[in-house]
Amino acid sequence: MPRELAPAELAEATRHHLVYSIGKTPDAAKLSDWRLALSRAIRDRIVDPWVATTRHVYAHDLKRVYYLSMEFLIGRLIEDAVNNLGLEPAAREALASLGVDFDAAMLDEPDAALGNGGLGRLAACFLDSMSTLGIAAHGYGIRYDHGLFRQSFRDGWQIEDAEDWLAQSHPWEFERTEAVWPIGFGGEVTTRDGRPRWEPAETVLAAAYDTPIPGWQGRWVNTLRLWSAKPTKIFDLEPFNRGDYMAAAAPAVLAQTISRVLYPDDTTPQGKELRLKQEYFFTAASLRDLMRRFFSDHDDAGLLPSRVAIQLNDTHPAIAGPELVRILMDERGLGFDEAFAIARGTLHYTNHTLMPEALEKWPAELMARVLPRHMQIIERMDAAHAAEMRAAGRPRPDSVGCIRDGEVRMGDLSFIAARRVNGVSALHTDLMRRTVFRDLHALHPDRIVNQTNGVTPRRWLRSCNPKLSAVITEAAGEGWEADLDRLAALGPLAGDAAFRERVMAAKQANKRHLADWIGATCGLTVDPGAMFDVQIKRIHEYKRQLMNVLELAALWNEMRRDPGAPVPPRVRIFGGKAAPGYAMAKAIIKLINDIGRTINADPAMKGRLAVVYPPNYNVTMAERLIPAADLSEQISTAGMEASGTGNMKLAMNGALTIGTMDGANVEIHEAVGADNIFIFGLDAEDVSRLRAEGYDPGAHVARSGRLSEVVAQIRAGVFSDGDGERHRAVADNLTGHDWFMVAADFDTYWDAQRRVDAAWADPNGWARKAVLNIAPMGRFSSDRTIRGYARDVWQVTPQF
Ligand code: GL2
Repeated sequence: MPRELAPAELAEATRHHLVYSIGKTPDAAKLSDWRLALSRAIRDRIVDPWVATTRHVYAHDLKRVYYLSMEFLIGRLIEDAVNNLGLEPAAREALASLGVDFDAAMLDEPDAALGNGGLGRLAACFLDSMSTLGIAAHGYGIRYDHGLFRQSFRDGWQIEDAEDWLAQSHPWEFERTEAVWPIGFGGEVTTRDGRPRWEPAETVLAAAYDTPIPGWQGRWVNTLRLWSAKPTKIFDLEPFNRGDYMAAAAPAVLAQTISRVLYPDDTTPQGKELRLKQEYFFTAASLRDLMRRFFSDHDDAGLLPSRVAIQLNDTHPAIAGPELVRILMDERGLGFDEAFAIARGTLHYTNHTLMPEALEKWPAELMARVLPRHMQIIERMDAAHAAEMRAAGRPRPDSVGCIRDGEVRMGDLSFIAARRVNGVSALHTDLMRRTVFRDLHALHPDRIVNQTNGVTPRRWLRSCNPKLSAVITEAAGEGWEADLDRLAALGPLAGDAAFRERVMAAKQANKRHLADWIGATCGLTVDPGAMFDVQIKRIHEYKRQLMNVLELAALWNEMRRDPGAPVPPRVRIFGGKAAPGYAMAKAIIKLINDIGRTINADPAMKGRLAVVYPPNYNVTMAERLIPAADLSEQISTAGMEASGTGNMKLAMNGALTIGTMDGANVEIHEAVGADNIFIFGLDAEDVSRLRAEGYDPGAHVARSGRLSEVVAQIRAGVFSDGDGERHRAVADNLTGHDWFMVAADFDTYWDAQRRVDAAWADPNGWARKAVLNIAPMGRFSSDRTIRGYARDVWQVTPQF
C-alpha cells in the first residue's frame, strides 16, 4: 500500500499540476482542469508501485499473462484509482479546500467506452482482479479514437452520434514512442534463402499507449497497452508541393482509419475488411511486443509455454495462432511442427456466445488477400490437425475444419490452436460441449473447461454503493472488498430486523438519489417508495426487452380495468443501446418509448406505474442504477445468454432477480436459493425441443388473452397515435416468427411478475430475500474467476 496521503499534500500536488501540467491558474480553472490536475496528482502515486511491480516480475521471472481483447469497457479511471488507492477521503477534503466539488469532479471524466457490453466490461473487471491478486498481466487492445456511439432519442427513435472521449487529454495514459511496430497487410509471399517471406503491400504503425491498472490498495500495478494506428509517413511531400493537399494526406488518413472507431456491433462480424484489419493490427502488434519481452531474457522459444499464457477474448484475436506460428517460423527459423506445438501450449480461447452468427467467419478470398502468409499457415495448421486426428485413430468429421465452404472459421481455428478453451458459465460450457463444439470436444475431451464470469466488487459494490458498503463493513469487518466470500457473514443476519433495516435504508437512500437524477435528466417524477424494476443491457431480441414491455402494457391494461387492484407501485427502468444496423432492436426501442409515453401520460397511473428509459446507457449510468434497483430483469431466451454479468452486479447490490434458467442465472439461483429468486419459463432443453417440434408463435399468442390484447392494441396504433403501421414489423415478427419465443414464455413471465408483486407486499420478507441475495455473492467476484483461470488455464500463481 502506498504511503498515506494527507489531504493538504494532495491539495498541494493538485494545485501544482493545475499550474505546471495543465497550464492554468486556480482563478481561471474550470472543473475539468481541476479534475485533470487531480488525476495527475493521483497518477503520480501509481507510478512507483507500477515500477516496483515491473521490477518484481522481472526479478522473479514470473510467468506472464497477456489478455488480448478488442474491447475494454473501462469507464472512468479516476474512480478506480481513487477507490483502489483508498484516496477518497483525502481527495474529497483536498478538493473542498480548493473550492471544488469532489463528486462533480469524479463525474466529469468521460467514460472510456472502448467496448460494447458484457464482453468488454468483463475484460475491465479482469484487469482489476489480475492487479488485485498480483498476477503479472498485460491487457492488450485498441485505442479507438471513438468508443461506442452516444445514444439519444428523437421522437423515441434511437439516434447515434460519434463519441469523443479523447476530446480532452486523457490523463491516465503514457505514450510510448519507443514501442512502435510496423504492421503489414496484403502483398505477397516470396521465398528467400529457402524461407517464406511475406512482403506486405501496405504498412501502418502500431503505437503504444500505456495505462497503469492499480489493484486493490495499490499493491500491484499492471499495464493496459492500447494500440493506435499511425501512418508510416506523416504525409507525401511530392503531392503537397504540387498543392494537392488531399492526396498528400490520403495515406495518413487511411492508416488512421484502423483505430478510428469501435465496431458498434457485438454479435455479427461487420465491416468485413476493416474489421479484419483491426483484429490483425492489434493482435500482431501485441504478439510482437510480448515476443520482444520474452526474447529479451530467454533464448529458447521452446520455453514460451512455460513463461507466457495468452488469452484470446473471443475469436477477435484468433489470428494470434497463425501469427505466432509465422513469427516462430519466418522470423525465428523454427520448423512448422515445433512452431505449432509452441503456439498450442501458449494460447487459450474464451468463447462468449453460442449464437452462430457471432462465431466469426471470413471469406477465404479476403483472408488470402489481406493476410496471404497467414492463409497459408492456417491451411497448414488445419491439415496438421486433420493428420494428427487420423493418426490417433479419430478422423475428423466434415463438420470440423478451419476452412469450409470458402470461409475461414475462426471458432475452429481458435479451438485447434488453443491449450484450453473455456465457456463463461456452467450452462454455457455444457452447451458448448454439446452444440457448437460438439465434434471438436469429442476429439479433445479435456480441452474445454468452465470459468464462470465474475465482476469486480471494488467498482460494482464498494465504489458505486458506498452506503451499502458501510453496512457490509459493519457486519463483515474491513477488507471484504478483496475477499468477497466474507459477505457470507450477512447470511445469518437476514433474520435480524435491525440489520435488514440498515440494508434497506441504504437502498432507499440510493433510490432517492436516483429519483432526483431521473427528475433532473428525464423530467419525470418517480416515487422512491415504488419498486424500481430494472433491465439494463444491449438491446437484442434474445434479451427480450420486448417481452418486458409487452408485459408492461398488459399490466397497464389490467390496472385500468381494475383500478382498485392491489398492484404495488412500480417504476420500470430500461437502459441500453441497439447496434445501429440492427433494425429490429431499434424498432423495439421505439416501441418501449411509445408504450412508456402512453403509460406516463395516463393520469390514472400517477404514482402507480411509470416507465423510464434514460438515453445513452453506459458504465457510469450503470453505477447509478444498480445500487437503486429492487428487481433485476434477466429474461433472455434460455440457452442464448452465455453468462450475463449485470445479473451478478444487481444481485450483489441487493436486487432480486426475475429470470429464466439461462447463463449464470442458473448459478445465481443455486447460490441464493429458490425462495429468493423468481424463475420462470422454458429452459434451454425446452427451447430446443420446441424449435425441433415446430414452434407456432401465433398459437401461443392466441392462447394468451393478455398478450393477444396487447398485440391487437399495437396493431391498432394505441401506442402510436393511431398509426397501426408503425410497429407492424415487431407485431408480425412476434406472431409469425418469434425465434426467441417471447410468446411461449409470456404467460409464465406474467405469473412470475405477480409473484414479485406478492413478495413486495411483504417488506420484511423482501428485505430478507435481498440480504440473502447479497450474502452468497462471493462466488461472483471476478477474483474468484481469475483464480480459476490462473489455476486451470494459465498455470500461474497469484502473488497475493
Ligand atoms: C457476451 C455474452 O453475451 C454475455 O452473456 C457474457 O456475459 C459476456 C461476457 O462473457 O459476453 N458475449 C458477447 O459477445 N457480448 C457479451 O456480453 N457482447
